[in-house]
Amino acid sequence: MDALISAAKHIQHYYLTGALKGNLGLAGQLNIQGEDVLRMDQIAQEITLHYLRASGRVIHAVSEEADEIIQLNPEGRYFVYFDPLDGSSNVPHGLPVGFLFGIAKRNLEGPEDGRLRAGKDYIAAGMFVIPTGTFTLALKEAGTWRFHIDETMNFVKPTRMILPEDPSSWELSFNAANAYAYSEAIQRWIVQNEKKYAFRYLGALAADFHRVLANGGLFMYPAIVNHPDPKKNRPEGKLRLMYEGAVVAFMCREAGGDAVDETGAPILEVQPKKIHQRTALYVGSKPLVQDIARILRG
Ligand code: AFP
Repeated sequence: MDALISAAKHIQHYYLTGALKGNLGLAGQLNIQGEDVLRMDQIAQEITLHYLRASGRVIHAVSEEADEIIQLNPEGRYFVYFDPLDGSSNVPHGLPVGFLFGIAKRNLEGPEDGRLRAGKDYIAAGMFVIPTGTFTLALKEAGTWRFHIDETMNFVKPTRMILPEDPSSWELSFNAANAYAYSEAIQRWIVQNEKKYAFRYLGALAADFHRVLANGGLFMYPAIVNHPDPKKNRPEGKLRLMYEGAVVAFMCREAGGDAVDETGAPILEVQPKKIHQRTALYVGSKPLVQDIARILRG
Protein backbone atom coordinates (compact mmCIF):
# COMPACT_ATOMS: atom_id res chain seq x y z
CA MET A 1 0.00 0.00 0.00
CA ASP A 2 2.80 2.40 0.87
CA ALA A 3 4.25 2.00 -2.61
CA LEU A 4 0.90 2.76 -4.25
CA ILE A 5 0.28 5.77 -2.01
CA SER A 6 3.76 7.16 -2.76
CA ALA A 7 3.18 6.64 -6.48
CA ALA A 8 -0.19 8.40 -6.35
CA LYS A 9 1.24 11.41 -4.51
CA HIS A 10 4.07 11.62 -7.01
CA ILE A 11 1.67 11.39 -9.97
CA GLN A 12 -0.56 14.01 -8.38
CA HIS A 13 2.45 16.33 -8.12
CA TYR A 14 3.24 15.85 -11.82
CA TYR A 15 -0.36 16.36 -12.76
CA LEU A 16 -0.73 19.57 -10.78
CA THR A 17 2.47 21.04 -12.19
CA GLY A 18 2.14 19.39 -15.60
CA ALA A 19 0.28 22.17 -17.35
CA LEU A 20 3.04 24.60 -16.40
CA LYS A 21 5.73 22.27 -17.66
CA GLY A 22 3.78 21.41 -20.80
CA ASN A 23 3.47 17.78 -19.69
CA LEU A 24 -0.25 17.40 -20.28
CA GLY A 25 0.00 16.91 -24.02
CA LEU A 26 0.03 13.85 -26.18
CA ALA A 27 3.11 11.75 -26.80
CA GLY A 28 5.04 12.97 -29.80
CA GLN A 29 4.17 16.62 -29.20
CA LEU A 30 6.78 19.20 -28.35
CA ASN A 31 6.40 21.55 -25.41
CA ILE A 32 7.20 25.25 -25.64
CA GLN A 33 10.90 24.57 -25.01
CA GLY A 34 10.85 22.26 -28.00
CA GLU A 35 11.38 19.20 -25.78
CA ASP A 36 9.48 15.96 -26.29
CA VAL A 37 6.38 15.81 -24.13
CA LEU A 38 6.09 12.62 -22.17
CA ARG A 39 2.45 11.60 -21.97
CA MET A 40 1.12 11.81 -18.45
CA ASP A 41 0.11 8.17 -18.62
CA GLN A 42 3.67 7.13 -19.47
CA ILE A 43 4.98 9.23 -16.59
CA ALA A 44 2.39 7.70 -14.26
CA GLN A 45 3.35 4.19 -15.37
CA GLU A 46 7.05 4.77 -14.76
CA ILE A 47 6.45 6.31 -11.35
CA THR A 48 4.22 3.44 -10.24
CA LEU A 49 6.60 0.73 -11.41
CA HIS A 50 9.46 2.48 -9.66
CA TYR A 51 7.68 2.29 -6.29
CA LEU A 52 6.32 -1.24 -6.80
CA ARG A 53 9.76 -2.50 -7.76
CA ALA A 54 11.45 -0.69 -4.85
CA SER A 55 8.99 -2.22 -2.36
CA GLY A 56 10.19 -5.73 -3.18
CA ARG A 57 6.71 -6.95 -2.19
CA VAL A 58 5.18 -7.50 -5.63
CA ILE A 59 5.56 -10.70 -7.64
CA HIS A 60 4.05 -9.32 -10.80
CA ALA A 61 1.96 -6.40 -11.95
CA VAL A 62 -0.60 -5.96 -14.70
CA SER A 63 -0.91 -2.42 -16.04
CA GLU A 64 -3.14 -0.74 -18.58
CA GLU A 65 0.07 0.71 -19.99
CA ALA A 66 1.92 -2.57 -20.63
CA ASP A 67 1.17 -5.29 -23.19
CA GLU A 68 2.50 -8.10 -21.02
CA ILE A 69 2.57 -9.04 -17.35
CA ILE A 70 5.40 -7.14 -15.63
CA GLN A 71 7.52 -9.55 -13.59
CA LEU A 72 8.94 -7.86 -10.47
CA ASN A 73 10.11 -10.00 -7.54
CA PRO A 74 9.45 -13.78 -7.56
CA GLU A 75 9.92 -13.73 -3.77
CA GLY A 76 7.23 -11.06 -3.30
CA ARG A 77 3.84 -11.60 -1.68
CA TYR A 78 1.35 -9.69 -3.84
CA PHE A 79 -0.04 -9.24 -7.33
CA VAL A 80 -1.02 -5.71 -8.32
CA TYR A 81 -3.37 -4.86 -11.19
CA PHE A 82 -3.50 -1.16 -11.99
CA ASP A 83 -4.31 1.66 -14.33
CA PRO A 84 -2.16 4.61 -13.27
CA LEU A 85 -4.03 7.21 -15.30
CA ASP A 86 -7.56 6.34 -16.33
CA GLY A 87 -9.72 8.87 -18.16
CA SER A 88 -7.03 10.31 -20.37
CA SER A 89 -9.41 12.55 -22.34
CA ASN A 90 -9.53 14.71 -19.18
CA VAL A 91 -5.74 15.14 -19.12
CA PRO A 92 -5.34 18.07 -21.54
CA HIS A 93 -7.92 19.96 -19.47
CA GLY A 94 -6.36 19.19 -16.08
CA LEU A 95 -9.66 17.59 -15.03
CA PRO A 96 -9.94 14.52 -12.77
CA VAL A 97 -8.38 11.22 -13.74
CA GLY A 98 -8.20 7.98 -11.81
CA PHE A 99 -5.45 5.73 -10.53
CA LEU A 100 -7.22 2.41 -9.97
CA PHE A 101 -5.73 -0.72 -8.46
CA GLY A 102 -6.58 -4.18 -7.20
CA ILE A 103 -4.32 -6.33 -5.02
CA ALA A 104 -4.27 -10.12 -4.62
CA LYS A 105 -2.04 -12.21 -2.38
CA ARG A 106 0.07 -15.21 -3.36
CA ASN A 107 -0.98 -18.66 -2.27
CA LEU A 108 0.60 -19.13 1.17
CA GLU A 109 -0.56 -22.72 1.59
CA GLY A 110 1.28 -24.27 -1.31
CA PRO A 111 2.93 -23.59 -4.66
CA GLU A 112 1.96 -20.39 -6.44
CA ASP A 113 1.13 -20.61 -10.15
CA GLY A 114 0.83 -16.86 -10.74
CA ARG A 115 -2.64 -17.22 -12.31
CA LEU A 116 -4.70 -14.09 -12.89
CA ARG A 117 -7.10 -13.50 -10.00
CA ALA A 118 -10.82 -12.76 -10.24
CA GLY A 119 -12.12 -9.74 -8.26
CA LYS A 120 -13.51 -12.02 -5.53
CA ASP A 121 -9.92 -13.03 -4.78
CA TYR A 122 -8.61 -9.47 -4.39
CA ILE A 123 -7.67 -8.60 -0.82
CA ALA A 124 -7.94 -4.86 -1.45
CA ALA A 125 -8.89 -2.44 -4.20
CA GLY A 126 -8.88 1.31 -4.41
CA MET A 127 -8.68 4.47 -6.41
CA PHE A 128 -7.04 7.86 -6.19
CA VAL A 129 -8.90 10.65 -7.94
CA ILE A 130 -6.08 12.85 -9.21
CA PRO A 131 -5.58 15.77 -8.65
CA THR A 132 -8.42 16.10 -6.15
CA GLY A 133 -6.46 14.46 -3.30
CA THR A 134 -9.12 11.88 -2.52
CA PHE A 135 -8.33 8.23 -2.00
CA THR A 136 -10.88 5.43 -1.60
CA LEU A 137 -9.74 2.06 -0.32
CA ALA A 138 -11.69 -1.14 0.21
CA LEU A 139 -10.31 -4.02 2.24
CA LYS A 140 -11.81 -7.50 2.02
CA GLU A 141 -14.62 -7.81 4.57
CA ALA A 142 -13.49 -4.58 6.26
CA GLY A 143 -15.44 -1.96 4.34
CA THR A 144 -14.73 0.88 1.95
CA TRP A 145 -13.05 4.01 3.30
CA ARG A 146 -12.47 7.46 1.83
CA PHE A 147 -9.45 9.57 2.76
CA HIS A 148 -8.51 13.17 1.96
CA ILE A 149 -5.02 14.52 1.50
CA ASP A 150 -3.90 17.11 4.06
CA GLU A 151 -1.35 19.92 3.92
CA THR A 152 1.44 17.46 4.79
CA MET A 153 0.43 15.29 1.80
CA ASN A 154 -0.89 12.49 4.00
CA PHE A 155 -4.20 10.76 3.38
CA VAL A 156 -6.20 11.34 6.58
CA LYS A 157 -9.65 11.31 8.18
CA PRO A 158 -11.05 8.07 6.77
CA THR A 159 -14.82 8.02 6.41
CA ARG A 160 -16.63 4.74 5.92
CA MET A 161 -18.51 4.67 2.63
CA ILE A 162 -21.91 2.99 2.71
CA LEU A 163 -24.20 3.42 -0.24
CA PRO A 164 -27.25 5.44 0.85
CA GLU A 165 -30.53 3.53 0.84
CA ASP A 166 -32.63 6.64 0.29
CA PRO A 167 -33.02 7.00 -3.50
CA SER A 168 -33.47 10.78 -3.30
CA SER A 169 -29.69 11.31 -3.72
CA TRP A 170 -29.14 8.59 -6.33
CA GLU A 171 -27.52 9.46 -9.64
CA LEU A 172 -27.22 7.77 -13.01
CA SER A 173 -23.89 7.95 -14.81
CA PHE A 174 -23.28 6.69 -18.34
CA ASN A 175 -22.21 8.04 -21.71
CA ALA A 176 -25.62 9.22 -22.92
CA ALA A 177 -24.25 9.81 -26.41
CA ASN A 178 -23.87 6.03 -26.77
CA ALA A 179 -27.33 5.11 -25.49
CA TYR A 180 -28.77 4.58 -29.00
CA ALA A 181 -26.25 1.75 -29.43
CA TYR A 182 -27.02 -0.13 -26.19
CA SER A 183 -29.21 -3.25 -26.29
CA GLU A 184 -32.96 -2.59 -26.61
CA ALA A 185 -33.48 -3.87 -23.05
CA ILE A 186 -31.02 -1.34 -21.60
CA GLN A 187 -32.46 1.46 -23.74
CA ARG A 188 -35.93 0.64 -22.36
CA TRP A 189 -34.57 0.60 -18.79
CA ILE A 190 -33.07 4.05 -19.33
CA VAL A 191 -36.34 5.49 -20.67
CA GLN A 192 -38.21 4.06 -17.66
CA ASN A 193 -35.70 5.26 -15.05
CA GLU A 194 -33.78 8.32 -16.20
CA LYS A 195 -36.32 10.87 -15.00
CA LYS A 196 -36.22 9.52 -11.45
CA TYR A 197 -32.59 10.44 -10.80
CA ALA A 198 -29.99 13.13 -11.44
CA PHE A 199 -27.56 12.46 -14.27
CA ARG A 200 -23.79 13.06 -14.00
CA TYR A 201 -20.93 12.02 -16.30
CA LEU A 202 -17.28 13.10 -16.17
CA GLY A 203 -15.83 10.49 -18.54
CA ALA A 204 -13.33 9.11 -16.00
CA LEU A 205 -14.48 5.96 -14.22
CA ALA A 206 -12.85 6.82 -10.87
CA ALA A 207 -14.44 10.27 -10.76
CA ASP A 208 -17.86 9.04 -11.87
CA PHE A 209 -17.80 6.09 -9.48
CA HIS A 210 -16.56 8.39 -6.67
CA ARG A 211 -19.88 10.26 -6.89
CA VAL A 212 -22.02 7.12 -7.14
CA LEU A 213 -20.31 5.64 -4.08
CA ALA A 214 -21.21 8.70 -2.03
CA ASN A 215 -24.65 9.52 -3.46
CA GLY A 216 -25.86 6.07 -4.54
CA GLY A 217 -27.29 5.21 -7.93
CA LEU A 218 -25.75 3.48 -10.90
CA PHE A 219 -22.69 3.84 -13.11
CA MET A 220 -22.89 1.83 -16.28
CA TYR A 221 -20.81 1.24 -19.37
CA PRO A 222 -23.00 -1.21 -21.29
CA ALA A 223 -21.99 -3.28 -24.30
CA ILE A 224 -22.31 -1.43 -27.61
CA VAL A 225 -24.37 -3.74 -29.81
CA ASN A 226 -26.50 -1.51 -32.06
CA HIS A 227 -23.95 0.80 -33.64
CA PRO A 228 -24.92 1.75 -37.23
CA ASP A 229 -21.41 0.72 -38.23
CA PRO A 230 -21.25 -2.87 -36.92
CA LYS A 231 -17.44 -2.67 -36.88
CA LYS A 232 -17.82 -0.16 -34.04
CA ASN A 233 -19.86 -2.49 -31.86
CA ARG A 234 -18.21 -3.55 -28.57
CA PRO A 235 -20.23 -6.58 -27.49
CA GLU A 236 -17.57 -7.39 -24.90
CA GLY A 237 -17.79 -3.85 -23.42
CA LYS A 238 -15.12 -1.14 -23.24
CA LEU A 239 -13.79 -1.12 -19.71
CA ARG A 240 -11.05 -3.48 -18.56
CA LEU A 241 -11.97 -6.21 -16.13
CA MET A 242 -8.89 -6.52 -13.95
CA TYR A 243 -8.03 -2.88 -13.20
CA GLU A 244 -11.33 -1.09 -13.85
CA GLY A 245 -14.45 -3.28 -13.53
CA ALA A 246 -13.31 -5.60 -10.74
CA VAL A 247 -11.73 -2.71 -8.81
CA VAL A 248 -14.91 -0.64 -8.61
CA ALA A 249 -17.02 -3.80 -8.11
CA PHE A 250 -14.88 -4.70 -5.08
CA MET A 251 -15.17 -1.21 -3.57
CA CYS A 252 -18.90 -1.22 -4.26
CA ARG A 253 -19.47 -4.62 -2.63
CA GLU A 254 -17.64 -3.49 0.51
CA ALA A 255 -19.89 -0.41 0.58
CA GLY A 256 -23.05 -2.53 0.36
CA GLY A 257 -23.55 -2.34 -3.41
CA ASP A 258 -23.30 -4.71 -6.33
CA ALA A 259 -21.88 -4.99 -9.87
CA VAL A 260 -22.71 -7.15 -12.87
CA ASP A 261 -21.60 -7.58 -16.48
CA GLU A 262 -23.70 -7.71 -19.67
CA THR A 263 -24.90 -11.24 -18.89
CA GLY A 264 -26.10 -10.11 -15.46
CA ALA A 265 -23.33 -12.15 -13.79
CA PRO A 266 -21.45 -10.71 -10.78
CA ILE A 267 -18.31 -8.96 -12.03
CA LEU A 268 -16.34 -10.23 -9.02
CA GLU A 269 -16.92 -13.83 -10.13
CA VAL A 270 -15.57 -13.36 -13.65
CA GLN A 271 -12.29 -15.22 -14.07
CA PRO A 272 -9.96 -13.21 -16.33
CA LYS A 273 -8.59 -15.18 -19.26
CA LYS A 274 -6.25 -12.41 -20.40
CA ILE A 275 -4.79 -9.35 -18.74
CA HIS A 276 -6.56 -6.69 -20.79
CA GLN A 277 -9.93 -8.46 -20.93
CA ARG A 278 -12.85 -6.09 -21.42
CA THR A 279 -16.18 -6.12 -19.70
CA ALA A 280 -19.47 -4.27 -19.69
CA LEU A 281 -20.15 -2.82 -16.26
CA TYR A 282 -23.22 -1.97 -14.17
CA VAL A 283 -22.16 -0.93 -10.66
CA GLY A 284 -23.82 0.88 -7.78
CA SER A 285 -26.80 0.63 -5.43
CA LYS A 286 -28.06 -2.94 -5.06
CA PRO A 287 -31.70 -2.36 -6.05
CA LEU A 288 -30.71 -0.72 -9.35
CA VAL A 289 -27.99 -3.25 -10.18
CA GLN A 290 -30.27 -6.17 -9.34
CA ASP A 291 -33.09 -4.71 -11.43
CA ILE A 292 -30.72 -4.40 -14.39
CA ALA A 293 -29.27 -7.87 -13.75
CA ARG A 294 -32.75 -9.40 -13.92
CA ILE A 295 -33.33 -7.73 -17.29
CA LEU A 296 -29.91 -8.75 -18.62
CA ARG A 297 -30.44 -12.37 -17.61
CA GLY A 298 -33.61 -12.23 -19.70
P1 AFP B 1 -9.48 6.56 -21.47
O1 AFP B 1 -8.49 6.40 -20.35
O2 AFP B 1 -9.07 5.89 -22.70
O3 AFP B 1 -9.88 8.00 -21.67
O4 AFP B 1 -10.82 5.78 -21.05
C1 AFP B 1 -11.41 6.06 -19.84
C2 AFP B 1 -12.41 5.01 -19.55
O5 AFP B 1 -11.80 3.75 -19.63
C3 AFP B 1 -13.09 5.18 -18.19
O6 AFP B 1 -12.33 5.86 -17.24
C4 AFP B 1 -14.35 5.94 -18.51
O7 AFP B 1 -15.41 5.60 -17.65
C5 AFP B 1 -14.67 5.53 -19.92
O8 AFP B 1 -13.44 5.08 -20.51
C6 AFP B 1 -15.21 6.66 -20.71
O9 AFP B 1 -15.46 6.24 -22.00
P2 AFP B 1 -16.26 7.17 -23.04
O10 AFP B 1 -15.33 8.31 -23.38
O11 AFP B 1 -16.52 6.27 -24.19
O12 AFP B 1 -17.51 7.65 -22.37
